[in-house]
Amino acid sequence: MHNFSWYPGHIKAAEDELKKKWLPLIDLVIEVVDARVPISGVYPKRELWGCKPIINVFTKKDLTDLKITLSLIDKSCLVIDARLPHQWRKKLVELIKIIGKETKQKLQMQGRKRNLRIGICGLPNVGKSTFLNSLANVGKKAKTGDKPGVTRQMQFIQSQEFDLLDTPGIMPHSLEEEISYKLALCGLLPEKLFDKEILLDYLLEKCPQIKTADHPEQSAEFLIKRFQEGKLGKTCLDYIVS
Ligand SMILES: Nc1nc2c(ncn2[C@@H]2O[C@H](COP(=O)(O)OP(=O)(O)O)[C@@H](O)[C@H]2O)c(=O)[nH]1
Ligand SMILES: [Mg+2]
Repeated sequence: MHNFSWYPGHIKAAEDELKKKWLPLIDLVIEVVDARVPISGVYPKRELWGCKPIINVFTKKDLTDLKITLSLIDKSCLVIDARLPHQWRKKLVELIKIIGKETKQKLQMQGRKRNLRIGICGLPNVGKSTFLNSLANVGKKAKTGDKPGVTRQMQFIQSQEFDLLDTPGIMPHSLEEEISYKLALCGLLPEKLFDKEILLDYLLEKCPQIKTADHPEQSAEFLIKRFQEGKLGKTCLDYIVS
């Protein structure tokens, strides 16, 4: 298998800025991962986070085969629909308070009253900004969009309990080809970089449970779109029959 390289200037700049300017200000990292790629979609360079505590949150619960996603991740992790905070917000706030307790105590001992600062990080288009808006619970603040690259500017958004940093997506310099197909099928890499026929062949070969018979004669692009919307069935791409 070949490796796939896509590391444009804006992703490199985002990673550099995150590392040098913003990570030092953050107490805790929430890494947002698409639940359809709970292994392939994790940012592999763990050293980027230094020794900050990390909470992994898996979004797009409504699009994945939940049983499979749950079988692949740690039991303590949350799998959520980022748009529906009433289903998970309370539980997550409790978890953040447990993980951030030591930092909070340190701040109090130093006489500092500020909120915990949380960086919302992860690959492009996984739902970071949507998740942040739901967690902040203060109306829509961070810009969201269905294409990678909507969040270019980093900004702290204050909620009652936390200061939340929305960040642009980051991406490894190079990916195994198969991982790049999975990320592209989830819309986490720009589709224009891929031949749609190859992507669709990969999907249908590896996930035989996906049925396209309802859409005869449709283009690969159309079918991939339907897949991304969850309309060809809920699928976790990290479970693959090969
Ligand atoms: N179906 C579904 N769509 C989601 C979920 N979370 C985010 N999205 C959508 O995914 C797209 C990317 O979201 P955005 O928050 O801009 O992602 P970001 O690039 O990581 O900040 C948007 O169209 C969101 O509405 C989710 O849990 N389920
Ligand atoms: Mg964003």
